[in-house]
Amino acid sequence: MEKPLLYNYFRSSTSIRVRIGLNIKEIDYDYFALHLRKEEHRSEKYLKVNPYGLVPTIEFPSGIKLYQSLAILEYLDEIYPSPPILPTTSIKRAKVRAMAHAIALEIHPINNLQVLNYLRTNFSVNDEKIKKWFSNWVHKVFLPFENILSKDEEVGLYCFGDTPTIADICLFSQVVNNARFEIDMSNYPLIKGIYEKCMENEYFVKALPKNQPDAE
Ligand SMILES: N[C@@H](CCC(=O)N[C@@H](CS)C(=O)NCC(=O)O)C(=O)O
Repeated sequence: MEKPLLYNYFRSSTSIRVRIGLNIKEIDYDYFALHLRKEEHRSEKYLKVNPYGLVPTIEFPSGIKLYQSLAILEYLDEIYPSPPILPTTSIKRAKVRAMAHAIALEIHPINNLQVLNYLRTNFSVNDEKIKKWFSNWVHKVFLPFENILSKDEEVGLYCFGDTPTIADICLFSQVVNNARFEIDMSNYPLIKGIYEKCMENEYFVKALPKNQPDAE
């Protein structure tokens, strides 16, 4: 079977998400690196692949291209249901999606490279203040996330039960990204525990930035 092609960048947390999903589903794929700091994702050629000029994009041998990491993960889960990365009942799926969305919709969009670059260029924000900005939006979500983990009966070895879901995929990728911005994680023992559990899982480890062909 021909492999899908993943347009991505080693450091990008949304790319990490999709790499983990592909690894969990044991889907072999070809790796197409786009260097975000060199603006390769803004090239005319890539904009024909993904008009938003963001990574990741996955292109299947049929020619179908998908973007938006969570849409890709859910598609993979529907097409390759085993092992599942979403629970089987609607209410459980909604709970897991809520955890994933807290990271993917409340933190990531305002801490994305294009936002940080906009702050740098248009408002002369320096690196120290960028770190403050980044950490503010992380803590706004991580504090309640930690609190939910401490109370929710469904929490197991992972965010929801004993197998990884899209909630762990998003949380893990965010924690990996946090390290570059030196985020203080001392208030988050449960989040750290889940991150460490993921670090015991080869599918997560294989998706880490340092294990990618374009790693610097
Ligand atoms: N919601 C999108 C976000 C995609 C996204 O913003 N990706 C980042 C990398 S993590 C990117 O391409 N950034 C380039 C930029 O900001 O210029 C997803 O989940 O796929």
